[in-house]
Order: sequence, then structure tokens, then C-alpha cells
Amino acid sequence: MKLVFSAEVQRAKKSKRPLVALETSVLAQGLPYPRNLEAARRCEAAVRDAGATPAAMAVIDGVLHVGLDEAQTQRLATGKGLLKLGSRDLAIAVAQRRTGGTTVSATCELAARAGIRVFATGGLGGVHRGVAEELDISQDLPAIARWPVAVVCAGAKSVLDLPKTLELLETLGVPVIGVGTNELPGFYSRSTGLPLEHRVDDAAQAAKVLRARAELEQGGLVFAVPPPEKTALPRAEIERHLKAALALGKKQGISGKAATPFLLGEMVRRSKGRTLLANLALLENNAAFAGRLAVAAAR
Ligand code: PSU
Ligand code: MN
Repeated sequence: MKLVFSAEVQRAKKSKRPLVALETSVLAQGLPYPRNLEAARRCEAAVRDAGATPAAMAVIDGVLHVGLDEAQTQRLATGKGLLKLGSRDLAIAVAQRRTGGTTVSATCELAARAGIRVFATGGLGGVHRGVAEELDISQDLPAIARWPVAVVCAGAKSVLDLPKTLELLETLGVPVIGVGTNELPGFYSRSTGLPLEHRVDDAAQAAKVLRARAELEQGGLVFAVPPPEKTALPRAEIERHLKAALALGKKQGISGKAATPFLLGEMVRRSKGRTLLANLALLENNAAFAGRLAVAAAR
């Protein structure tokens, strides 16, 4: 399948400069306008500041894009009826000339196909709470296992069942490595109390693991970076807002693909915007680390 590279990504590929993939579901579905656009700009700037080149993925009118220009980014941030594209949606979006932002699963896939080995996002999808009654497990997890890409994130989405998400990552053979931490970060909060077996303390150490993983041809891995202290929220407060948001979602019959955007919106409202600030800061922070990782891995 043909990939269309932005001019900036083409130049980087030509001169073998390091690239960092970025997702765009966060732009199209995850954050409200104009904060979504601000997030995209801050992530791209953080990647460039680290010495790497950003490559945001999207499907635009059925074309697979690696790296977006200004107008395309605007369109994803403001367009109506944009699709939320996981891996399984890509073929349909291409065949039917649709437009949408890519989630972690589709971004891993496109990055791998484009030869990009490092990807920055906010939080992974995973196993939803109440999975025994309603089977909702993100395709992010099998996609990370399949595609050889390092996913830099602040843990998994806070709305998930985190212990089960970690267990499923183990089942799939995906390493989860804390960056400067021995526990899984909690996305909006710095800790979850869930221990991680492995840790690195900087990008150089992370790059060594990435290289060994690539040599073993074992698929993707996760680097979990705690969100910046300044905007992080206490775990107890997050749990309180989340319980209320989950109850409301249940009452309104919101499930499946719509669950994440709904819950994130409710979290913003209930925290009076503080989860939004935390989200922007952690996205930028992850992009910065991914940039350093891509540079270290290219050495
Ligand atoms: N985490 C967030 N905001 C998001 C997402 C994750 O804080 O918008 C997106 C990512 O693109 C992730 C997707 O891949 O949600 C997972 O969705 P689902 O659970 O429907 O697979
Ligand atoms: Mn789901």
C-alpha cells in the first residue's frame, strides 16, 4: 500500500535523520479544539527540539499519510465526521476515501510500514473496567505486540482496568519498561502502585533495549514515562471523577469506540479543565522523550 510522506519526513528519510511517529486520534477525537491543535504543535516542537523529525499519521480522503502539513493538521483538528481509525479500519478508510485520525494500533502499523521505530502518544488503550460483563479490549495491545515500534506513553488510559491491561501485555509478550520509575504511571497521576519489572533511566538506556528488541525481531515494546509533576493530579481525585463519569456513561448507554472520547470529556468537565492541562503536558513530555530515544537509537 502506498504511503504519502510529507516534505519534512521525506527530507529526514533522505538524510537518515531520526523520526518519531505521532498519533492523530488525540487530535480528531481525544481533545477539544483548539487545545488539540495546541497539543499537536507542542508535540511536534518537542520532537524537533530533541533533534528528531515528527511524523503524524492520518488517512486523508483515503490516502495514508506519514507526516502532515499545516492544512492537513488543521483539517484533523476541526473537521466534522472524522473517523477514529484503528488498524482494522484502515482498509475501509482507504477503499471508501474517508478521513480520520489514527489510534495507537493504526499508528504503530503505519510507523512500522514507514520504517519508523519510535512513536509518542498519551496513553495506551487496553482492557476496560467491567470486562467480565462487557468485553472491551483495545486493539492497541495486539498491534503493539505485532509491529516493531517503541511506544512512548504515560501508561494506559486512566479509564481502564490497569492490572488486567498489564497482564494482557504480558500474555502478548510486550515488555513494559518504566522510564525513571519502578511502577506503572497513571496517565493523569504519576503513580498507580502497580510495580513494573523493568526500568531504564534515560534515552540512551532505552535505545539499548530498543536495539536488542529489534535484533530479536520480537515486535513492539512500551516505555512508560510518568507525567510531569507540575500538572499531575492526585490518584484519589482522578478515581473520584472517573467513578462518576463511568456511572453516567453507563446510564447514557455509551460503549465501544465512543467510550474513550466520552469519558475523557467528562474528566475534563469534572476536574474543571485540569485533566486537559495534564494531558497536554504529558503528550509534550512523551514526545520529548521519544525524540531523545529516536536520536539515541540512530547513533
Ligand atoms: N488515551 C487518551 N486519549 C485518547 C486515546 C488514548 O488519553 O484519545 C486514544 C488513542 O488513540 C488510543 C485509543 O489508541 O484512544 C484507544 O481507543 P480504544 O480503547 O477504542 O481502542
Ligand atoms: Mn474498545
